Amino acid sequence: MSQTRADVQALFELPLNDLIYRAQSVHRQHFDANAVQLSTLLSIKTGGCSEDCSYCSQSTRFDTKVDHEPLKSLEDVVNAASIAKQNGATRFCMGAAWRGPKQKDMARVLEMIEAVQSLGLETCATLGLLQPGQAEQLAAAGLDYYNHNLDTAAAYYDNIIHTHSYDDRLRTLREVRGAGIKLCCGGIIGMGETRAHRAALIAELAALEPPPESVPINMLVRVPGTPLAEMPALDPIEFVRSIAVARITLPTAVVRLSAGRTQMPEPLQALCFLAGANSMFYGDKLLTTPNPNVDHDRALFEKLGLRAMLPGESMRRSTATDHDTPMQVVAAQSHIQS
Ligand code: SAM
Ligand code: DTB
Ligand code: SF4
Repeated sequence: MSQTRADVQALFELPLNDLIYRAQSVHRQHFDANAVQLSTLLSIKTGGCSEDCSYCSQSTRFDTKVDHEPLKSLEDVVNAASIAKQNGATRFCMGAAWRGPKQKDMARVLEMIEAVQSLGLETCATLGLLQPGQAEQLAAAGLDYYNHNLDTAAAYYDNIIHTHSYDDRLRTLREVRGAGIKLCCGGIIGMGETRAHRAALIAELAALEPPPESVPINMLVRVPGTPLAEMPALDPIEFVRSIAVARITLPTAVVRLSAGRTQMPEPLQALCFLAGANSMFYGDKLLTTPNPNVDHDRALFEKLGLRAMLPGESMRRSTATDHDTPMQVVAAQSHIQS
């Protein structure tokens, strides 16, 4: 049974220690608490988008510093995916600044998916709204995940996007599910929404049937030239709470600490992992904005004792559970290592 917005908001109101304890407990029931899934992003078509998403650097409607770049060649995409694999990513996500893919572009996108899959990487694409039949084409090419976000609560959506509706987004999510592709669907925190809106977004994600396998939680990147450029920074603890609430409400989903990590000091990222984030974008760039560099992330993992999740590893139940005492956790882990 899905949780109501009020149930989800009650989680937000918990004392932070209690919230994190619950999130860790749920996390350990479903996952190895120290494994993090690594996805690398590539913008395969950049800028010049017709849509008016207020946060986005790639809309033609806003004066941002992003250069337009047409659809990349297959060779460029394969080179980028090979580097991502060498660096340790298990999933490669191809993003395009489109309202949705035109049929004339589909052939090359399908070749990209096939080529990336044949490198032994999981494939993900985020191409905007899908027309009937397009999800089936993506599935036939071997696409593992489709990313399409609700972005914010239905009640706040009209403050952010006017060129396509919440229902348009829900229709695309149904197309993806109908074609048997796994769903990556989340949102952005820090766009001026209230806590009630954040709770509603998470409740709406959890009410999708079935809920998404992967839930990206983005912190707004305030891109100069966009309508949200001057948005006041969100309190970082509210972001940590959002991760913890997503972890509890979507217990079997991989929760991805997504955009905004360059603005987050290491202790804040560590708190996000403690709150149940178990995926992140890995590689020096997101789509048009920077991400921490790979060496920096490797050092962070070393410091926190985190490891990269293996390909296809998603629902591994740890030998530790929320009922274990801290000493049982240590004993279980030394057993794993020996
Ligand atoms: N055009 C496609 C679409 O809109 O679905 C794919 C690319 S779009 C950039 C993918 C997602 O990136 C958006 O739904 C949004 O959640 C996230 N995103 C884009 N710009 C962002 C920003 N400045 N800060 C945080 N998240 C952002
Ligand atoms: C998602 O939820 N976050 C990623 C991915 N899906 C495609 C994109 C983040 C983009 C951040 C702004 C940029 O680099 O342009
Ligand atoms: Fe940006 Fe995607 Fe919206 Fe286009 S549809 S403006 S690329 S978020």
